[in-house]
Parts: sequence; C-alpha cells; structure tokens
Amino acid sequence: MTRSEELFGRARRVIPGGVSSPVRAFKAVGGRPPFVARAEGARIVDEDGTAYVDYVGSWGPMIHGHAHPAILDAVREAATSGTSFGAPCALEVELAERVVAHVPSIEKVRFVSSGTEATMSALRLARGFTGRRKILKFDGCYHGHADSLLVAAGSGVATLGIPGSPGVPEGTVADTLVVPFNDPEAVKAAFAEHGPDLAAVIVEPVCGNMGTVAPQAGYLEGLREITRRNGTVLVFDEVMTGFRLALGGAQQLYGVAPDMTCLGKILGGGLPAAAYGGRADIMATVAPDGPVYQAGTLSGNPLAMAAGRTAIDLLERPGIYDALEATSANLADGLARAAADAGVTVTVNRVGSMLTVFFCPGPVTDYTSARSSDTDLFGRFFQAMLKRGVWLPPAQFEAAFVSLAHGPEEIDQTLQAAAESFREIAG
Ligand code: HOZ
Repeated sequence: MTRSEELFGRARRVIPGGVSSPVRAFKAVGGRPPFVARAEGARIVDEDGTAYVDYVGSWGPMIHGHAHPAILDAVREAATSGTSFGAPCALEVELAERVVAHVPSIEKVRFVSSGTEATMSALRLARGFTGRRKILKFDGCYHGHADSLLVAAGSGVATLGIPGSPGVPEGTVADTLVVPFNDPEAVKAAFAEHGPDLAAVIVEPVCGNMGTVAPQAGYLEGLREITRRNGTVLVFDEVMTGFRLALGGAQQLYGVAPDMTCLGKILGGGLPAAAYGGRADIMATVAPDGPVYQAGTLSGNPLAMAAGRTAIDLLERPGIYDALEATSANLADGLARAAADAGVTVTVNRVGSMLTVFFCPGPVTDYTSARSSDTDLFGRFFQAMLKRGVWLPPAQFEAAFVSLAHGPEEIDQTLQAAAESFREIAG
C-alpha cells in the first residue's frame, strides 16, 4: 500500500469522502487522489515521492507557481507580527489600494475569506441596494456553494451530476433564474418577464467552471447594456479570472465594466482571501456605512493580505501576461496537435492561461455543448497523463491553469505525455 493510499483510508474514516472539498476526490476520473507532501514552482510531489507537473494550481491561485520565495518571505514577515488581529491593519489597506488601482470598476472593496463569501455577499448587497429579489445566473456557471447559487451549477456540482442540492430549500432558489450562457436572446426574454424584479445578473465573464468557455463577441457588452437599462446590478464573478487574464481581469481584457466584481484565488496569493467590490454608491450600502450586514472574523487576515499584495506586485512586472500567453498558447496548440496526430477528436478551449480539453468536435460555447464531451474518455486521458507525471484538474468541467513557473521543460514533458496518452486512449 502506498503512503497516499494509507492516508486516504485514514482520511475517509474521519473526513467525508476523505477530502476537504469534493473536487479533490477523483470521483469522476476514478482512482484515488495522491496526497500532496510539498510543492515548488510548477511541480507538486506526493507523499510517495512522485513528482507531477501541476495544472490544478490549487484551483487557480498559484499563478506564480508554488512556494514562490517572495510570497513566502512576505508571509513569514507578516507572521512574526501576529497571525490575526480582528482589527484593521496596514496590509489590508495596501492590498485594497492595489485592487482599486488595477480594477477601475472597483471604487471600494471589502475583503472576505472565500469566493463563496464574496459572491454571496455581493448578491445580498445587490438585493439590498435595489430592493429587488430575483437574480439571474447562467447554466453551468459556478459561484461557490451559497444556497441561492446552487442551481444549475458547474464545477463539482456538474462533475458529480448533482441537479441542485438537498438541504437548499425550494424557497431559497425560487428567486434564482437560470438561462444558457452565450445566449443573448434568453437574457432578453428573462428581462422581458422579470426585469423590474431583477436585482442582479451574476456571470463568470470567462467561464472556468464548465471547463473553459469564452464569451462570444458582444455578449458581455449585451449584458452590460440590458442591466444598465433595467437598473439591475451586473456582477462579474472574477474569482478565477481576476489578475489571471490581466491585472484588471476579464473586464480589462474585454473592455466591459460591471457594477460589482468578486475576486479570490490569486487575490490571496495562495492563502485564504477573497473580496467583493464595485461602485462606491453600491458599496456605501454595506455595514457599517449602510444597513446591509456582512462580517468575518478572519477577513483581511494579515498573512493573506501580505501574500496577496506580493502576488500582485509580482504581476506588475512588464511582460508577465505576454509570457503567460505565449506558454499557454504553446501548450494548447501542442495538445490539439497531439490529439489530431493520435486521431482523437478534441476541442481545446483557451483564454489566456485557462484551458480545457473537451472530447467532442465542438465548438464548446455553453454548458450544453460542454456536456457533449465524452467524460469517460476524459477520465482515461486524465489517468494516462497522471501516470506520466502530469496532474490535470480531475474533472472535465474545470479549467487547467498555466503558471509563470511552467517553463519549456514542463511544457515539453506535458506534450510528450499528451502524445503518448492520446495514443493510449485512441487504441
Ligand atoms: N472553485 C474551484 C474551481 N471550480 C474549486 C474549488 C473547490 O471546489 O474546491
């Protein structure tokens, strides 16, 4: 028995499914998850000493790779002054100033501890600000596990094939409307019927949680226009895309400014931090300035603020996003070529350093087309890659993340593994 197998056995006795989050359990791809002992750069090493090129990147935060020396130094330095105060500190001001500088649609920002808290709080605020009840989300978009958003969700909910979730009362989701992504007519129809009741439209501007799916030309602009016309708050969930697609996130890449934005992952530099922010008049509604309550013991935690501030400072260096783009393009092109050479039909969707290989002819533009992927074939590909030392997200409906630590050696190893893996699953 390997050490990972032993640990998984022990974990399952005391932790549901043996994991602290369902997406880690390998349920959709079979086998057992290796337990991670350490990670550095683009590689992680399991408890049995096996090293893998990592494309999970802790599900998004690790844009600088693992254990980046500057981030470790910042966390160490912060820790020597105390690990949590439950009181304001300079580091949260420094991170907030960076957020506001890089994301112009955010005039004020409130820190929380997870992406779920960020989206949940943003929607409460949108409802409080507008005095309306309903929200509109998109089929296959995932915004964390808050009750009102666990409807037609992507990520682990899609992977495990859970239609909604037991424990979420019908009344809680009665005000959540769902329409397909990339379908402007469906949005128009929802507004025609519910416009005066719609507090918010929440969207992943580039989807990562049904696998990577880009917005079609004009789609985000259309959402901007119809929400503005109807007095509905447009919320971009940039937990994945924030600081990843550009310093200003997807909204910078596509030139569309929402009313509110949710951030997480890279924001915390690998420690638990997230945020929601936006127009000053909307943010003025949050307590203590306004009546909409939201709070958190560890919000603005100094270690997470120090890690996030350093992660963002590192991203401000010239040429960073060009480098990430070049590496990611090489990888995506190489994967598509390797599949074609092996006679396996795939669609490789990529936006910047987010990418997904779908096992279908494509195009993949929404959750219906994403679900046309052959997930059994994906599972076999995943296992073939893992066996060759490449750790992809263990689910079809997720994005793989390229980091600045992925260099030519890691990309070559990945493409060599992919060529062999595609041949293995083809035959
Ligand atoms: N939100 C992450 C990507 N889908 C997954 C994190 C998790 O559920 O553990």
